[in-house]
Amino acid sequence: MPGKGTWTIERHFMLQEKSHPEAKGEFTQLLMDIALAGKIISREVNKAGLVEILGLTGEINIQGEQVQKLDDFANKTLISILDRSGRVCMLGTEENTEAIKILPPYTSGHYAVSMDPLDGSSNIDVNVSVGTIFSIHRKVSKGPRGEEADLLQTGRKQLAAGYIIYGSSTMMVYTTGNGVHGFTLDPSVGEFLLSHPDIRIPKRGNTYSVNEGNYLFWSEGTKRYIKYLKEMDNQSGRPYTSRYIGSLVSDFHRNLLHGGIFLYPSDQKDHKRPHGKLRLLYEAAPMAYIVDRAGGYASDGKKNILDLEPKELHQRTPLIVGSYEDVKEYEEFIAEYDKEKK
Ligand code: AHM
Ligand code: MG
Repeated sequence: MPGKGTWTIERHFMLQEKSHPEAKGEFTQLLMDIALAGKIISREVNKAGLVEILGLTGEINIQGEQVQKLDDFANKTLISILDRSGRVCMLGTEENTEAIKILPPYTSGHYAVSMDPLDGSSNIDVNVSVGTIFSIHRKVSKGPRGEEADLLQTGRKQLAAGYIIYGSSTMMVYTTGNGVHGFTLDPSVGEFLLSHPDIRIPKRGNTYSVNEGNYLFWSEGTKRYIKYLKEMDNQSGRPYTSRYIGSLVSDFHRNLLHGGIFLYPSDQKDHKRPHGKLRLLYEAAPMAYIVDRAGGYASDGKKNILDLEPKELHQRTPLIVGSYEDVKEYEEFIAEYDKEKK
């Protein structure tokens, strides 16, 4: 692998493509389109506060949340770059109720893209890092144009997944199945340059990330697990440190580099999030693919996220993701304490 600082993301995409002799460059171009959108969104995020882009649009999205102006900007930027690229047949975005089918006059391509254009956007006004998450599947429907089925595929069938984090620097982290690689945007040359080749997540961490304000709503298994992490045990590194930003991309990125576990479990019934908060297609599945390729694991508490069958675009799932041994240990608590009543 060449040295840091001179290896552009485009060269890296092309190198990865060489391991697929059948590839014709369309896939590399699609990744380049996403990187371009990331640079444009990064520019706008960095100006927030100076220009009139902070605050709400006044609309409510399909998730029932208020749409921030920057959410809207990120969503429109991605759509307008991808829908006329000729490389995409279907687009699913957290901000749009319906999937976007690429129709004439635009050419329909061979890939379906799911995305969360600006994750963590409730943090924008206070200058906390936010991010764009994306996931790419191959078109599987037979017709000339895409169908929703092209988006509703398991995480295991992803061809690529990644995120762009708009933090103290802007980074793009992606995998096409062959390692997880991180690139830092050098704003002086406008290029993502290789900074974190072949990221591996430690098998075990000593950090947990969860919104503990939801404690009352957790299952017995989750309550016991978090209590266990706070108990003293020098051998296994407990008590763990707590770090929760409330921006999935940021919490995930930290744990990917240093190890740890992120949890967004479901609420017990009668509370507002019986299926968790995070969306399977736009948030959980891409993060699950990335962490899997880096040696970690993602679970809904019982099953690998990569094996969950999506039934609808905006489906939610509990998400527990991070260091392999930590997530497996959480599953053991769930198996022990959350046995379903017969
Ligand atoms: P969003 O896609 O509307 O921004 O919501 C997702 C965000 C994640 O980034 C984060 O992990 C989670 O919501 C935080 O939720 P909470 O504020 O309930 O802890
Ligand atoms: Mg989100």
